[in-house]
Formats: sequence, C-alpha cells, structure tokens
Amino acid sequence: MRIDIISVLPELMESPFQTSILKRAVQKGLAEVHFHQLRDWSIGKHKQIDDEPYGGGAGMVMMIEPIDKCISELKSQRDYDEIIYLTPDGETLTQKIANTLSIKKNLIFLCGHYKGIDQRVRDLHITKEISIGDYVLTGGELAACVLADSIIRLLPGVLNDEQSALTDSFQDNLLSPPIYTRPSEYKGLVVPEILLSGNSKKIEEWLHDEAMRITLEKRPDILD
Ligand code: 6GU
Repeated sequence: MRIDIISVLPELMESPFQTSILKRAVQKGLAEVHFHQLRDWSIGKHKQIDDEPYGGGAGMVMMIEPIDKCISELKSQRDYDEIIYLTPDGETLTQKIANTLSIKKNLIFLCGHYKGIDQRVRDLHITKEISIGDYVLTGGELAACVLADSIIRLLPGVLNDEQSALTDSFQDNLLSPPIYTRPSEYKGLVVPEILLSGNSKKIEEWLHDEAMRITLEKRPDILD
C-alpha cells in the first residue's frame, strides 16, 4: 500500500512513522508513506496557499490552485483508489472504514487547515471525507496519522500472531475482555481463577461472556 499525505505541516506527522510498528511496516516495504509539502505548489513569491473567503467571515481558506496542482501531479503518476480529505465534517472513522481502506493500493490524504479548503477541491478531486470524532483539531494532520495507523496495522505481515488484529475490540462488534499477567496476586488483587485453570474451552467461554458483559455495560450501541 502507498499513502501520499498532503499538508502544510508534514513535519508534524514524521514521528508516528519512525517508531515501533508503523516504522517496521515501512521498513519491510508493506507500507509506503510519502509526505508532500503543499507550499511546494504555492503561487507567487509569497508562497501563498490560503486566502480570504468570498462573502467575508473569519478565517482563511486553502486555495484551489496549489492543491489541484499537487493532486493532479500525483494522479498523473498512478491511479488512486481514494482521495481522502480529513475534516471534522466528514464521515466518522470506524473499524469498518479502516478495514475497507486496508485492501486498497494507493491512497491520498489531504490535511485541511484554517477554515477549510475551497469547495471546488472537494467537488473536483475528493472521493471520501473522514473525521476522527466529534471535536475540532487544529488541522487534519493528527487525524491523518490516526487514519494511517488504523489502516497500516491491518496490512498482512504488519502485526505478528500475538498482536493479531482479528482479536481487536470492534473487529467482531465486541469490546475486548479484561486481561491479566503475572503476578497472579498483587496486594490482595487476584486474577480470576478460571484463567489459571488451564481449561482452554472454559477460558474461551469466559472471555466471550466477559466481552459481552463489558460491551453491554460500556458500549451497547455497537452490539449487532
Ligand atoms: Cl479530520 N480534522 C480536524 N481539523 N479536526 C478534527 C478531525 C479532522 N476529526 C476530528 N476533529
């Protein structure tokens, strides 16, 4: 998979891809992440990329020309499955969306800033708009990192068996059951006996019952 991320602040997104699991995914060639500084497609000697909104109002608007030039150049090099605009008014990211995007080959993420982008960019190029939740960030960059992380960890070979994405919360519309590790007792707090029993069938049943109980308690809305 290849992800091209367009932003005025690409440096904000470097470390997540230089650390731990995402770093290894990139090193193994399972994911390619390319950053594009939007100012490289800016106009005039002032490197302008934003301007005042027509009709007035507070805040600046990201101009169509630099974004169109950048996206058009990328599109001339390969076919993209989706061109995604990260925006608080997009569709809220879910595990289902991450799953769907994880089987694509080439993606563009466009990070918004200021008041947003000229509507004509959305009409011309954008195929999907994604938000990571009902709150407002200073820009789309952190959301782009969240989206990329949720997708890349699903690519075959990125996680090992112990980290398997198949047992994630949400993957089967259930939250994860409680987990424990040594010691079996700490300051009088004990691990449920069943987990120490060695009876794998009983343990599996218990884990499923606990997952169900916790989902009913915390997130009944995600149950089928
Ligand atoms: Cl994608 N962008 C911004 N600026 N704020 C957000 C968001 C995106 N998702 C949630 N809040």
